[in-house]
Amino acid sequence: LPTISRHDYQPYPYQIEKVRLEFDLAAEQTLVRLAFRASSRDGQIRPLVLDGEDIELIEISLNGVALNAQDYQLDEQGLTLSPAATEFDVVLVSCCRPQENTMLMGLYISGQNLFTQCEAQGFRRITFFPDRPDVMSRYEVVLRGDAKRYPYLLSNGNLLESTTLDDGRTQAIWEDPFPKPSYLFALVAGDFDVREREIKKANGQPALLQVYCDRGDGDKTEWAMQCLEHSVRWDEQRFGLELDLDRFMIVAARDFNMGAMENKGLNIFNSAYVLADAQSTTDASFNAVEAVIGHEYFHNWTGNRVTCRDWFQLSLKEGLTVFRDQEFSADMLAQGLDGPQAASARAVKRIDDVSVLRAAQFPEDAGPMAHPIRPESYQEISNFYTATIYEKGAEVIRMQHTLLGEENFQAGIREYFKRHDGQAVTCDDFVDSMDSVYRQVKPGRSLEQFRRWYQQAGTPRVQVSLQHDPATQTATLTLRQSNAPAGIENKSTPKPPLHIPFALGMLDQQGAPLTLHLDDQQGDTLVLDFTEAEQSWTFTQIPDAPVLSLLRNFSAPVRVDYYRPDSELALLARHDTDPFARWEAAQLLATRLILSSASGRTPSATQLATVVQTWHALVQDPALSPAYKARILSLPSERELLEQTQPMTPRAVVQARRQLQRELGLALTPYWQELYQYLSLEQAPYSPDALQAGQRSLRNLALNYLLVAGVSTGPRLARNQYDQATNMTDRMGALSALVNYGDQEDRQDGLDDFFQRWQDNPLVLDRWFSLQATAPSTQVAQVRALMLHPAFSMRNPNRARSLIFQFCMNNMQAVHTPEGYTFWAEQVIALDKLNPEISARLARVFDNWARFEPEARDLLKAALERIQAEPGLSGNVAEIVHKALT
Ligand code: HT7
Ligand code: ZN
Repeated sequence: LPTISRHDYQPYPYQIEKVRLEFDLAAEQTLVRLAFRASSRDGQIRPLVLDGEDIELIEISLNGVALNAQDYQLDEQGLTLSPAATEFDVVLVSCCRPQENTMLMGLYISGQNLFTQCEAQGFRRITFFPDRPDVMSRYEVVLRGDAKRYPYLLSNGNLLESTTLDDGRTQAIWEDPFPKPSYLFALVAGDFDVREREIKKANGQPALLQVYCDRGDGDKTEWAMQCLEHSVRWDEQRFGLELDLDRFMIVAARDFNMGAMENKGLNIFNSAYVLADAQSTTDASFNAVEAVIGHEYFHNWTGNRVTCRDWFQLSLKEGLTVFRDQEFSADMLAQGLDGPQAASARAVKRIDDVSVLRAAQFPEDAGPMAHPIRPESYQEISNFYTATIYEKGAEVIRMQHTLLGEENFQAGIREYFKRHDGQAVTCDDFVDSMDSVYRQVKPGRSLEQFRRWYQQAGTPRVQVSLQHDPATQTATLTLRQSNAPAGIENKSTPKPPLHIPFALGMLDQQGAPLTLHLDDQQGDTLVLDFTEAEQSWTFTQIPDAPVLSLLRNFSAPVRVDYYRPDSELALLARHDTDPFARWEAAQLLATRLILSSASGRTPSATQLATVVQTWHALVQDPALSPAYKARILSLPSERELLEQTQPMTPRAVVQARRQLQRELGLALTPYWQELYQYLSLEQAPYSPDALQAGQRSLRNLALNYLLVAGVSTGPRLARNQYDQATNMTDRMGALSALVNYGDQEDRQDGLDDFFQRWQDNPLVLDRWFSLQATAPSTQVAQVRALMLHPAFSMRNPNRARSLIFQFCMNNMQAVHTPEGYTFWAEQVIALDKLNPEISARLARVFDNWARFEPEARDLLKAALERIQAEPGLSGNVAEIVHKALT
């Protein structure tokens, strides 16, 4: 595959203002008629290049004259016409085969229904067109299909008419008033349950919200509808952005490559992010539904009204929209709270988001696929829907929010829409808008240096040192930043310092917060503008050596290196007023112990005692909310820990983590029991709200500690909880405790019972597969056996993810074996034949093979070479494997 470079961008030479599309829909073969007028942008006559992939051209005319094969060039990539004027009409008829489409890009079938997925380059699998985001057109769409099979015919925008044709088929005509790029086109045809709600927009106009799902699932869409309404309200209130359509539709599909898709007015979702009810859905999934519904809805402005000029700008819409969905979820959690309680509620969301960043994006930045949030080149754009573009992209927006503050950030957003509504623009355009406000409110400063965050890959390191002078009562803080070359970055190109907003606070030696005094600034938390390779700040009025609370609220996506004794971390874990930094201190304390035992050193008695005493204090702290307590008492995830070992030693990390879990389970048994009993008293009717969800997660945590420690009452508690559960969080919590830490009999009984209860619910069945995939007792042979289960299918991405991905990503003991690596390579190859995008994601699981311990490294390299040697490998997987082996 050729490499596409950001600097090679050229505007498309033609404007296509209006598009008319007609579909004769059928699963085996769908006919597509496309008509548009093209007009040259610069008055020159140039070839008209249309993308087209895996579709058949049936006829084509230019200005009403039918063309013959010698009048155009047709190849695997598309169609090129040679017009004789600067303005002309094109009409073409083509066909595609939804039933054969296993890639789930373009027009495909899920269940009996037809769906499209066009981002990033799926429209070219539907018809011949300039399939690039900077060609924006208004669409009129005519859909015709069998009335029984496709009673609902949906597309973007407004429904103009719906009729029955003479041949008995149904016809629907849709018009989208907003110009859009082809990647936002969508159609859906099928039979559904529909939930509707009429709302009033802030401007007083009514709007119709609709949620479509498979027949029989309609009772599971109330939460999605609520989330959609909350999203509309939140965007009105916090960003001043209104719904610009009379109708907004969400449709759930069982087969979907990603989470969801923001097609204008017709969002298509993976059903996992729509369907929810207490019996079948965990609290975490309720939150995920809220986040994804918010995310797609918020794209209507950040992505659709203002879109990307080219795919290098992907983070323009994704980073900004992730930031917006994170803030939405945080605001929902903090609703009705104020002061420290609101801060703690928001911190729970921040903790979860940072954990995702560290588990997924930090490794990416340290591997062969490392790239800046605005990449310089790619071979296959679908490989760049990454944690860097999304999660680090959101951090880069968040830093701008931190630098400007909420009010000025919103002024920057208003400026962005004032300048660019209806356009396809770049990340620079976004920063320009923010910068115009920043320069006004911070005279003499600009975001010029900040732009480097868009250019540099890699996770910067910040080294911290502190000097306290009792004589002058000053504390001088020195920060040094570095960002080593990452991925394919040229080792000899210097990486100049970044503009890092570095938030910090200080405590005294007893844990009381200090007010910071720095020049004319004063406060509990100050945000330093850290812009040089090395920079110092001197704080005054500090009589005794302070305890530093660093990178509060994770104010920048960096790693902090600061040596300090465990006792200081323990103090912070108990007393820091910044809930994020407090959690961080506890995590670091546990991390140190786990990593030292993973590397073969026996932790000292004092080291262990410090962790146990800290957990002891936290478990009893009445001021902590249940959700926050559950986070701070959990150990860092295996993936976050593994990322910090060098070379990476997965099996040792898993064992060391488990050892500490056991120690904490044993040392604090009475407290876990008491907590468990106390939390079992609550019997309010189920709600996914923060308080209840926090209580459930804390109770499940206590249960896990009891089981892992082998406390004799543990299995009985888990069995009872499983049997009596009225919601999936409790049932799943109990079952996973039994499956992960129980005996063989409990494990099997639980799994059998769960299967009997839930075999007809695909989303719950996914959990049944995942649970087994990740259980410590599961080996490759069991996974192979599960693949033969009648309910398993490689063609359904959710099912493939639940078993194969879960095993390869989250069963470190079993996958890091010769058989495990062979299994992984085989599955990459097998999946590639069906769905290259999904396969490329599986291929990425070990793209960082070179960082593993030597034995694993050799085996993984051989496995990658085996994949690379596979004939007919897709471009998607080839790019990943090539980069990994280079
Ligand atoms: N913007 C959407 C991206 C997406 C996608 C990309 C490639 C292949 C399939 C896909 N489905 C959805 C999702 C989002 O970020 O909102
Ligand atoms: Zn998105």
